[in-house]
Amino acid sequence: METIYTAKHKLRDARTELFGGQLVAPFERPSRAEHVIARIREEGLGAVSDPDDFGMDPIHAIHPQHFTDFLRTAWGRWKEAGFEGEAIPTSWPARRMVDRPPRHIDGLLGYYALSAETSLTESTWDAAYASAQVALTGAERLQEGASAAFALCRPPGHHATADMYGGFCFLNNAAIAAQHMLSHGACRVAILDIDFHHGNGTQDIFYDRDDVLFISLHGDPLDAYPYFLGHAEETGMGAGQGHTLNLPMPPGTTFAVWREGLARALSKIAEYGADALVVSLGVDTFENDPISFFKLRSEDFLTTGQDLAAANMPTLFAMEGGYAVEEIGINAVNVLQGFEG
Ligand code: SP5
Ligand code: ZN
Repeated sequence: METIYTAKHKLRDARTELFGGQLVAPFERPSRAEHVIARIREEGLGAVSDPDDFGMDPIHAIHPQHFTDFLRTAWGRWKEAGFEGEAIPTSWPARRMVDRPPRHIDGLLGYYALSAETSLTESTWDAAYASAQVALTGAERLQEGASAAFALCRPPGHHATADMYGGFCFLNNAAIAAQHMLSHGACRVAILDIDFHHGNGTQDIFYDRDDVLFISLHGDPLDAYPYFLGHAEETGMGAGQGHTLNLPMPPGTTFAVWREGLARALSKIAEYGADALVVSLGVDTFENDPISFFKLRSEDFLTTGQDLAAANMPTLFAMEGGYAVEEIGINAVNVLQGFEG
């Protein structure tokens, strides 16, 4: 299978992440993608290609211009305001306040952020833009008739909503790729999110639509980030009613139980009759992931790939999370090798 990759991901290299009341080295770091690409090359998975540049239009099919303008200009405005550290929001439009963007960058950060762990830095925008182009190039390969492609996206995307960033995500790569396929002839796309965390951004973007089926297997939001979305009761609204399926699972969930969820997801996808499948591929379900609580082992990712292949659909894998950096290459590439059989 072809991998789409660019070294521009390294432009996302924050110094700080707010974690446990301290500023720590970010979990979402450049070495993650470097371990994955190294493993792909070692294993000879297939060609590694640079992304093409599709420009802003397919990004604006998902994210409004005011949001991308904010992401592009936030760092400059933060520096202009005289702040010394990386840009971290501290104030939000909380319950019963007003949904209106303030003028000051400190307030604007809270307006556009889901959460405070994700620092904005000088070249974050350039990396996020490149990551979206990686996903778009993968989508284009499927349009051209490839049966599968791996978009080695970094930074990840599934927490980003149309107009909010956070959870290490800025632009929703999987949503941008899915929409690109829909805009170029696909009638229905299924998005299966197997990252440990609920794909709140992807769910929110497609919640009222019937041309995208969104399914997520994840740590129960009562116990895990993003905390405020991803419950089983959320099933879509309006035309989208019945086109969202959430399968939250408790701390300690093993592969045997997780795989039953995967089977449920795949049978719903088969019923839906999609033209293509986008897999939001996080491997933070791994037993040794430092911020997650599932118990999948490295060999389970091979089985996961096999199960996904049995769905027999054109499949775009878009990289999301996974923070056990030493094992991320093995775990992610195991899914792809299992898929190829
Ligand atoms: C793409 C992706 O995987 N994003 C994950 C974002 C998680 N951000 C918040 C982390 C809060 C972690 N709390 C961990 C408790 C560890 N014992
Ligand atoms: Zn995750």
